[in-house]
Formats: sequence, structure tokens, C-alpha cells
Amino acid sequence: MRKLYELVGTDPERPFSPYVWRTRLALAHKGLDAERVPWRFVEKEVIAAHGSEKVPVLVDGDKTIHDSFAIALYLEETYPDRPSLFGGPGGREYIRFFNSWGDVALNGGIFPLIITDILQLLDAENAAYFRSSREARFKMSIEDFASNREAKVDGFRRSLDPFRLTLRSQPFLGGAAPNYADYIAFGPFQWARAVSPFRLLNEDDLVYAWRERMLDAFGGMARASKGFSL
Ligand SMILES: N[C@@H](CCC(=O)N[C@@H](CS)C(=O)NCC(=O)O)C(=O)O
Repeated sequence: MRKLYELVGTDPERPFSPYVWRTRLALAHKGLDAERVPWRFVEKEVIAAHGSEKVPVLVDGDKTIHDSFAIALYLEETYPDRPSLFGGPGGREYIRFFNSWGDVALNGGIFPLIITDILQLLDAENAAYFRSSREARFKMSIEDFASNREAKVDGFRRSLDPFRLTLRSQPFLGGAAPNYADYIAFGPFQWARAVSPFRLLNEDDLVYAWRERMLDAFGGMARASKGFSL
């Protein structure tokens, strides 16, 4: 019995956490099923029972793991006979750096571009929690944080140059096939796709083509989830 708690708003069919998407793809990579349990920001007591304040939370038999990177490590260690998430020895340590880059450059770069759209997906209680917790974190209003996104998106696109240069030589960060580096990078894009019609990438961008390949991975699992067409 495996269960994955995933963040949703009013629509349980529109999961939007970048971290949970990393875990969804890691489970698919390992060929493992999990029952998806919709969870909303204010339902703190549900995951507190599993020792966490955030999702993803994975319950696998009698084990509970939280934090997307810890879950990836757990899956690699517990299911070594399934395809490797980290591309073998050494990959795990290397991808730890990539996880930090994904959090800082991708999640951080995308957040101001889509944050106002997230509010539209939440009911009044969750929207009030989201606003107050994020405004406390950013020390400014959500509207100020989100201001001028048409100009900010240029800087975000430029920040993807190392990614773009890599994709000149290989279709995935993992090489010929995706691995956990791709799931780290894709989670933030799938988050944006789920919540916002704002265009992050131009169609002639190698990163756009990579995102298309990721949307098609595992039988189009991510593409089948509710999102805006980009
Ligand atoms: N480092 C964690 C971050 C998890 C995280 O921030 N999850 C968000 C959803 S995207 C959350 O559950 N937030 C709860 C809250 O803001 O109260 C991971 O990689 O799993």
C-alpha cells in the first residue's frame, strides 16, 4: 500500500506542487504506483500525523518519507533493481547540487511570474493562508512580488542558458533518457503549467522542446494532468 499526498486547490484534478511532481515522475521512473491523496494548504493536521508540514509525503507500507529529495533517495535505496534515478554511483551526490539549482533558479525564477494565478485556484481560506504565509516570507505584498512579469521573464529565460547549452548535446539532462535531474527541472515547469496561462518559454527554445518531451514521458502522464496549453 503506497500513498502520495499532493497539493491541490479547489480542483483535486489539478495537482500543482513542483516538488510533488518530482516525486510523481520518480515513482513512474521506478515503475511504482501510488494512490494520490489530494491535500490543501490548511489541512495541516492530516500531514502532521505523518511528521510533516509540507508535501510531498510518501507513505510506503510502514514507512513515511517527506521532502522530495529524501523521497528520491529512499526510492533509489529501497528499489535498487528498478531503473536508477541518479544514473548509478556518484550521480546521487551530483544531483544534490542540481536539486538546489532547481529550487533556487527554477522555482525561485518562476514564482513571481505565476504567483498571482495561484490565488485563483484556491478557496477563500486557502487563499488567505497562502497570501499571509508568502507575504511574510517575501516581506512584501504578493502584488509587489509579482510586478512587471513581462520584463522579469526575460531574465528568467536568460538564466536557462546552461540548461539550453546542455540540450544542444543531448535530449535529456540524464542523457538519452530522462533521470531525476530532468524531474527536478520539470517539476517547476509543470507547476507553472498547472496554475498559469503565462508563457514562460518561446516555441523555438530548446528548453521548450525538452519540456514537450517531458510532457510525453510515461505515456503522457504530465500532459494528461489539468493545465494551461502553452
Ligand atoms: N524541500 C521540500 C519543499 C516542499 C514544499 O515546499 N512544499 C509546499 C508545496 S509546493 C508545501 O507543502 N507548502 C506548505 C505550506 O506552505 O504550508 C521538498 O523538496 O519536498
